[in-house]
Amino acid sequence: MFGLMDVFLKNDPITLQKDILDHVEFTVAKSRFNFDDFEAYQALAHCVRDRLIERWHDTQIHFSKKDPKRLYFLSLEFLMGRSLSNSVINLGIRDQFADALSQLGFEFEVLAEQEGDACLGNGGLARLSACQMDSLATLDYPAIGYGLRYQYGLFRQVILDGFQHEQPDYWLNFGNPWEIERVHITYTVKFYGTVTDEVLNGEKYKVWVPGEMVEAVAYDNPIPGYGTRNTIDLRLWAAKPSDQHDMEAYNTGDYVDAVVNRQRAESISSLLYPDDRSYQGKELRLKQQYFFVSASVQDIIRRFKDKHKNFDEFPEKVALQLNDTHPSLAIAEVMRVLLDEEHLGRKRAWDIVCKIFSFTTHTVSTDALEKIPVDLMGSLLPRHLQIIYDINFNFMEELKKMIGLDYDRLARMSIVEEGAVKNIRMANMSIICSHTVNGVSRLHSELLKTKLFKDFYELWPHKFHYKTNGVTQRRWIVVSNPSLCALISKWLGTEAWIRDIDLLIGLRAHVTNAKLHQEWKMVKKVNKVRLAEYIETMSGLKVSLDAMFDVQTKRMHEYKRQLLNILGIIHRYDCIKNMNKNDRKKVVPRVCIIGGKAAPGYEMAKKIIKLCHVVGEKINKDNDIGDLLKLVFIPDYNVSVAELVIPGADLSQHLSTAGHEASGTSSMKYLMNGCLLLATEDGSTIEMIEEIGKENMFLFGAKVDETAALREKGPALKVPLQFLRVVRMIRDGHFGLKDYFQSLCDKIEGENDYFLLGADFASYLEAQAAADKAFVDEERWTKMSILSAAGSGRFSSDRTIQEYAEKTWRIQPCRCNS
Ligand code: 26Q
Repeated sequence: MFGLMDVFLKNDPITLQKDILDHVEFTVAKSRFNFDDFEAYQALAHCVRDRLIERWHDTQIHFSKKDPKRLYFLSLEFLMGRSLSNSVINLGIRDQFADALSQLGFEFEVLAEQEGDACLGNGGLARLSACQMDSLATLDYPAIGYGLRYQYGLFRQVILDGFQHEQPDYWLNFGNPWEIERVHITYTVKFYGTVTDEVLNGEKYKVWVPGEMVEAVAYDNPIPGYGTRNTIDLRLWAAKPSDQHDMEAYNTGDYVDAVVNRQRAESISSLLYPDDRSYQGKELRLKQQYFFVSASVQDIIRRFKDKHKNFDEFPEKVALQLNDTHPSLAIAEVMRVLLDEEHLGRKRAWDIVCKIFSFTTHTVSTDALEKIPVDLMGSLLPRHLQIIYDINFNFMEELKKMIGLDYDRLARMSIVEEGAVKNIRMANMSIICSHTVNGVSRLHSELLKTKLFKDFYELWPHKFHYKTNGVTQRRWIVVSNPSLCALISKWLGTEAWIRDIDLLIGLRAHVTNAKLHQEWKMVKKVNKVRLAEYIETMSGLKVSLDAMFDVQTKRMHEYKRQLLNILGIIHRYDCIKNMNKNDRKKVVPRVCIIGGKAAPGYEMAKKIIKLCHVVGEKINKDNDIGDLLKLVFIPDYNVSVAELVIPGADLSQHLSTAGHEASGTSSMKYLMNGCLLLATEDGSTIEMIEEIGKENMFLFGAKVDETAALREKGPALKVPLQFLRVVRMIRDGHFGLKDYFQSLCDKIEGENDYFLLGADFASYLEAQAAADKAFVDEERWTKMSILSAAGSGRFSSDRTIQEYAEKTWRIQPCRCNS
């Protein structure tokens, strides 16, 4: 008889070599005596995939046997990046694989570089989902992620002559070993059509007769936990034409048109929309949202019904997490299924809905809240529009009883926005129907309560909470910074911090130890070398390792104020140009690095990218400046580029105008890597101050309660002369393209300066000067760097997930030990 242990795939070097070669021969179909790096990567990936599937299977069987309450994490975006290194590290078999490969004449790191990124998301929200999946698996929570399997991920950014161009990311071109296609797990998703009334057993029911049907096919992506056998599922849906699609057309003999029409179905999951609010109200986007919601809800209900005869226990077994409003149609969909298909009756259906949904918002401004035109909703999802109207009618009636006939407030809180175009307010629906509304940092939550959702907070204060975001130390230290990982484990005397981040604080005990300082600096040096090499291959620019590597990487957005950074660089350049030889000796050399994508339709963000290039061109070519200042733009910033850039940074900038960044998560990654922060008191930075102390950061700028008064001052607002001078330089064509940059300058001068660049400029320069001063005192800098990493524990997604599990989802770990 076999015991369970006997059927595990073995991980000794001989077995691994054999398995890799077998995959070379039978999966990649190459000769085992002749294969290149990419083919070796493919074989290796399949070998890892086998081991993932084994654990994934055991986990699913275990969950199914225990039938715990499960978390269903609904998100339209997951920014997973590469999987190979992360998987072997989480499986605990990285070194074994590296050994086996070296005996075959390959280097693990070289093969890992062959993998392309899975960019199924835009930025913060999407990478947060990926970090949270890693934490859910590691902490043994019975969770499933649901999303869309886009054929085209986020566009690739190509820079031509300093301008951003977008190219399609057809990421599945070379196959994807990390997914398992489930041809038998499919659901039909309906669109358009009409709703009729029917009578069944004397009861009246609504019947939705669809006008179009599309199949959703499941693709499972195993997500392994670290230090556990648990491997959870990220299930992504792909659209395929339904066999019932256009039967009519076939019957009428319109064969060619019918086949062409079938192709159209696949377009639903074809592309990820770039984060640009102007895309709101597009039919294809709404179709995507409903497509993935409907397939997921069918899957969830099928799983529940496999074990339960009726819906009594549904809320004790199911928690549905809405990652922003993008999946919020799930509310109307669950209601529809319970009413029209399960015939539960309105009261019971509504009771269930109110108990299962939780909603997290990632937005700070009312303008950015998602709205769907009623006409569009009514045509694509006629039954859902009825249901939403019904929910809203009942809510309005209840509300009138509670607050009286305050029509302004009723109008503000209604799900339906009246006006020239009637809209469905997805956030209002999400708040009304969820038991919990979470913000992503403490400050964000305060803004939700006092501004964005004030009316709702006053009605239901108990619903409003926050779970400060976090990032996974597995990806952001262990995978991306192996030298730092080894150093931390050595000084803490344990690797346990990889699962228990609170242990990081133990580094504080050694903060003055000269030996640690020496090793710490060495690690930073190694990572700076790696980054410098990347910069050189990419741009041909040689940068000095003695310079401070000063980095700002994030999506390009006016509120994130990359422009403030560039204006600061111009000011620095101008100062150096006007210095005598002696003063120049005191200048702290800097390599300024900026990276990030602009949404394709976001003119101003694209201008900022071009400005960065022209300024960089001028400075980098100026022999008079030499190594004192360099400005590099890193193109196509994505997860794998971040893994390279973050460990090599000395200083990172987080410059959002206070009150505009809901949380910010890149700062957490930099902090964990011992990079000092130059930041405004915004989003999660405020909580970082408490963890590492303001003396270890470079803070500047107006605070959130000061911005309104500054804006009100309008033309009376004093801006420093240096600010006017640098803007003037751009206006006068000092960097070329005089006309092109006028509109950009107009936006930051006088009353138009909504994001307060002028108001914050003096304080920004002071913070920069403080950073320079600290950097020349190597011992002080290293101490600050160690304290940054030591104090970063609170910003692990393990902490975030544990809080969600205990306070919001009320789920328990379910560890699979077999
Ligand atoms: C909406 C409609 C149509 C098309 C696209 C979108 C869309 C897509 C993505 C709207 C917003 C997003 C992404 C938002 C986002 O990433 N927000 C960030 O979330 C992070 C995680 O909570 C926070 O740290 C950041 O502060 C927040 O900006």
